[in-house]
Amino acid sequence: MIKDLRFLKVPNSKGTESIAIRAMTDKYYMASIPSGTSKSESEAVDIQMDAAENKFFSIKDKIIGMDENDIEKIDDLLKQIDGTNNFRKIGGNLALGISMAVFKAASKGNIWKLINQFATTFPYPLGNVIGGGAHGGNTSIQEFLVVPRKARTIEEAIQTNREIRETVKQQMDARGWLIGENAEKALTTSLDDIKTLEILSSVAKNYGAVVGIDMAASQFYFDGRYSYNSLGKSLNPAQQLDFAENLAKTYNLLYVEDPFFEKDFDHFAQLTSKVKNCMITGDDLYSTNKALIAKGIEKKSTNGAIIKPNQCGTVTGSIGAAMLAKKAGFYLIASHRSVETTDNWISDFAVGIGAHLIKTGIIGKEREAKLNRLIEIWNMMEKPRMAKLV
Ligand code: 2PG
Ligand code: MG
Repeated sequence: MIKDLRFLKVPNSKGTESIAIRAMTDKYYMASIPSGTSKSESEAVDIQMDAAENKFFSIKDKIIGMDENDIEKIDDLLKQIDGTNNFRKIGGNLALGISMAVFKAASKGNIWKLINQFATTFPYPLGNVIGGGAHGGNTSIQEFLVVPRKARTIEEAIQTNREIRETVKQQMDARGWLIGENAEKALTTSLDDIKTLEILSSVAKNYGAVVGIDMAASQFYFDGRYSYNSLGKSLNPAQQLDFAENLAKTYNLLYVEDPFFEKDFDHFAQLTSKVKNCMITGDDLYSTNKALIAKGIEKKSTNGAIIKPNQCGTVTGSIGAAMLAKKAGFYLIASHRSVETTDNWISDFAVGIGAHLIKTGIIGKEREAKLNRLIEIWNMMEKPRMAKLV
């Protein structure tokens, strides 16, 4: 039984505060909630700390006394109290805080086991090496990522990503191309989008790793055109399609996330049909929303879906979204947000849903907490193995 529920504030990677909820059953379980910088229109709405605290006091008595194992009932109650389709009244951040704290309590701290106690495969860490866009940096493309696909264990995979980041850092520094770090501690560079991809692919190759990108294209789409400032060009959607296809083929990209703005299901579908052996993935496109994922399945927009519980607002809703995408044969990518806390539930969640990849960044204490948890879970399993990729 849930005996107590508390609202707390914890520091986050941005230097501000995030919501944390502590549920008491047999002991205390706390969950803290991240937030995004490049958010979509369809994702659950975050509300301010003071407003969330006020809402919390009107909700907590309805949940105290309930059985923590009735997770779906509790998530439904949160939706019913809110009454909107995107948690704009009580806040997606508050809703997920309550939902996740209860889920942690129900699982006694091993969320992955409650989602799937028979899980055996492990997501590859999709490491953000160089960044730009809304996260800070010179490129329009938001994330230049690596997948250490030769790694046979999660430890080896995590270490490979760290080594790649360090090598890229040294090479860029030696040539005067390094600026600093952004919101996710990805490196920032004076290079343009293409030169950035070139340097990352050449380093990745030496480590048996492959490259991916999160274009987060909604962020640089204005009046029907995609503007690449550092490349000095602006593309219409047909040209953006050629550009993305060309990048995927030239650099053998394993992964392309959000290559078009978040409403353009049709151009996504065209890219998916043109590029093989690549995970074309919807993040803002789907916003961890079942109806949007169903639309993408019907239109064959992508073959991959990002699942971010805070875009959805409840744990059971996020699992439902993941299972819908999985049933359609999509690759699953569980993801952190750019503004993170040291909570590590996303790692459990990723293993539980059988994700192929997990975006958690490479360095920084908020990112390392999740990577460390992956190593811990790996060592809890009898015969873990890395997921099968394209
Ligand atoms: C993304 C995420 C995480 P944000 O776009 O995939 O890297 O960024 O949390 O800012 O939406
Ligand atoms: Mg994204």
